[in-house]
Amino acid sequence: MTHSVLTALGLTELESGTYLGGGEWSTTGGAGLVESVSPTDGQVLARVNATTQAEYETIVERAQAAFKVWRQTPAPRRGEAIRLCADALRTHKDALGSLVALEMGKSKPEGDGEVQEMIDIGEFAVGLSRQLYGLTMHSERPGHRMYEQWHPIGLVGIISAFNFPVAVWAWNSFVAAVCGDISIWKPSPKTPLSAIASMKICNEALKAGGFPDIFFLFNDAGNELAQRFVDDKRVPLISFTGSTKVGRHVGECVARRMGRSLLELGGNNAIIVDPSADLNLAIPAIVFGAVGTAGQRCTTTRRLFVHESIYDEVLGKLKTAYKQVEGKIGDPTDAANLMGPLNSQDAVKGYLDAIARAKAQGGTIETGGEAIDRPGNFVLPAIVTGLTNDAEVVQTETFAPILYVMKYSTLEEAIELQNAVPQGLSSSIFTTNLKNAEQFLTAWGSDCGIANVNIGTSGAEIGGAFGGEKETGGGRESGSDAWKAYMRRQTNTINYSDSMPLAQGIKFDL
Ligand code: UN1
Repeated sequence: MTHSVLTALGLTELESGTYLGGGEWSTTGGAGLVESVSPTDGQVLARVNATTQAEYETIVERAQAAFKVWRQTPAPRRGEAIRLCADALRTHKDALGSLVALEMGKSKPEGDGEVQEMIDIGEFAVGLSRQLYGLTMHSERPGHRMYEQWHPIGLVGIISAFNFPVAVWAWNSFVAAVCGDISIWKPSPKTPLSAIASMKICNEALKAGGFPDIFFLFNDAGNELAQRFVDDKRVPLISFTGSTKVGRHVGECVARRMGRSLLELGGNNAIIVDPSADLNLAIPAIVFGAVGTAGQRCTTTRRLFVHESIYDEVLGKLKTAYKQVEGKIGDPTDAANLMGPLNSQDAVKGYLDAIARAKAQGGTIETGGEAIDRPGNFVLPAIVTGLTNDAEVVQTETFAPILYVMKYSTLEEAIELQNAVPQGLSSSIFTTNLKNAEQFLTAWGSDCGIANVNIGTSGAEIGGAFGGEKETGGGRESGSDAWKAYMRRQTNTINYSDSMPLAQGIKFDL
């Protein structure tokens, strides 16, 4: 029987994973099936027909044709299209939020929050559609004018991960759309239904508003189409969210063909708690950062550096809070639960393996560390002490709720330790000491793309640029001027004088 969460969005047990444009979803099989498996009980929620090579070709050709029209549409009018998408998502927020919870496994409030993030970036994009500003420069030559303008880049390829199955697509595709681009989405094979539902909601809104196709979708049963996508010269920008291992490969392939890539890869985010910290703020932020989304955000708090003078107190409070979370682990679609399952059995294996390595490397499991004996992929969130920052397991991002707690004595030492990992996404300090807060934010402070004071590492708002340094990949998405990645810059110099002076004073007299 079709799950009621699917029915609410008009989804059936066999779905097409290919949106070809023109209101047409492919009905062809033959390219294999992608199964959507519920992380809560292991049941197959629905099967999705993967995309064939020929269908992929049709998508790219239609996207190219769509771009020719869309790039001539005034940007504020493109914003109007995204306004309709955001409105439609508002209408379907509850249903889509429940589907994200069901299929991905995050809690219902977090599923709803993810849809809210789509609405927020939609509204941001509407405003942005009237603010795609370029600069004007003063020419060194008389009677000359210089300025720069931003043109759409073309087709934008979006490869998203299971952990944010809908919001990351919206960050990319809504901003790309107001920039004048057409996007093609390959979602994670773990969350195809959330992608199909999002596409249906947005494409129906666009159609009702009289807008052409600007979003396409394909699903890959293996990696063949994804590889073709990454190598496809017709797609000038590939925006990839996922592991550092796969992201490195994607970045290399795109660079080889001189394409542009936007990489959002792993994080190994830390919080520093200094002696002046308000623990009423710090404890809930640490717990949400470490166990929210069952530790499967790229911004999840994985390391905690606590000043030695308050270490025992903080650890004690955290253990008490973790016991409270343990009582609220369960069906993610039940809004009363704080934590759902991990997304897959592989993730459970990864979690157990990291716990075993932590023990072997000398760590103490303070709480959790086990899978829960019930159907689905449930584990207990873990706190590990007794390891140093350079331990292999601490240096590695395990996509699960494991928090390594360590002691420090000086702020300089804490900042050095927090920076001493290959990744550079998000970081925070809890302090009421102004000097310490400012120190953390200096050029010699946190080396991450995101650095916060008195809030946790996860749960960024869409208004800022999102992304990180080092092995996190260097890309920036979402707010601020991240839109520039989706456009090409053109510098224009116009001579309105009657002479032909060369720059740099060069003489070239004929
Ligand atoms: C991700 O985990 O891939 O800051 C994105 C956050 C969310 C986005 C996370 N707004 O935690």
